[in-house]
Amino acid sequence: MPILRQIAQIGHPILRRETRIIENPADPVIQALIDDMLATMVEANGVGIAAPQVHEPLRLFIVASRPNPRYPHAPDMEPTAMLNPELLLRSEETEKGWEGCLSVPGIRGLVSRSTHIGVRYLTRTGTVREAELDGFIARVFQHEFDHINGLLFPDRVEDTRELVSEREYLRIVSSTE
Ligand code: K1U
Ligand code: ZN
Repeated sequence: MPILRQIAQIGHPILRRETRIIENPADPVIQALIDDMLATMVEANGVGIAAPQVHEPLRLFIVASRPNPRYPHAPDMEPTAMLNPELLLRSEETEKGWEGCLSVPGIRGLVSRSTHIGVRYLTRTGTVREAELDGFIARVFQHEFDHINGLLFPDRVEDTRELVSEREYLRIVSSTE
């Protein structure tokens, strides 16, 4: 049975620690951690979660996607565990978009990210995968990749005036629809 893990909040040192490569994806401890992360992400209504957010300093995250108010055309993507992920290429073209973070509750920010990326990772069964990701899925990957490198989205906001409360975010996005 998966266990819901406590999500570390901004200020906790685990979110800034160096992370370790996963040597053996088949390790039952790793498989149980992936199941716990999936359950914790679904419970928290997220589209991603990284191991440091559940207090594990490992190079592992989950990426998912579904249409949402700010990205109504975001594709549906089954939650996918990515182990030892690598960012092979990032487009010069970037786009500013709203991000949230399960570790930064109540705050949203505008973050500039590459619109197109090439990635490599191990699946939970240990298979090497390469993929090209665009748009919202590329954004979520880059957000999670930052987590395993000790970065949080407020570190990426170019102007602190582009950090807003959840209530103000809802007001802003409803006025631009
Ligand atoms: O890593 C995390 O904290 C998960 C984070 C992922 C993320 C959301 C938006 C842009 C980039 C990365 C979340 O899922 S926060 C929850 C949330 O705000 C959200 C949920 C669904 C769609 C859009 C935002
Ligand atoms: Zn986050």
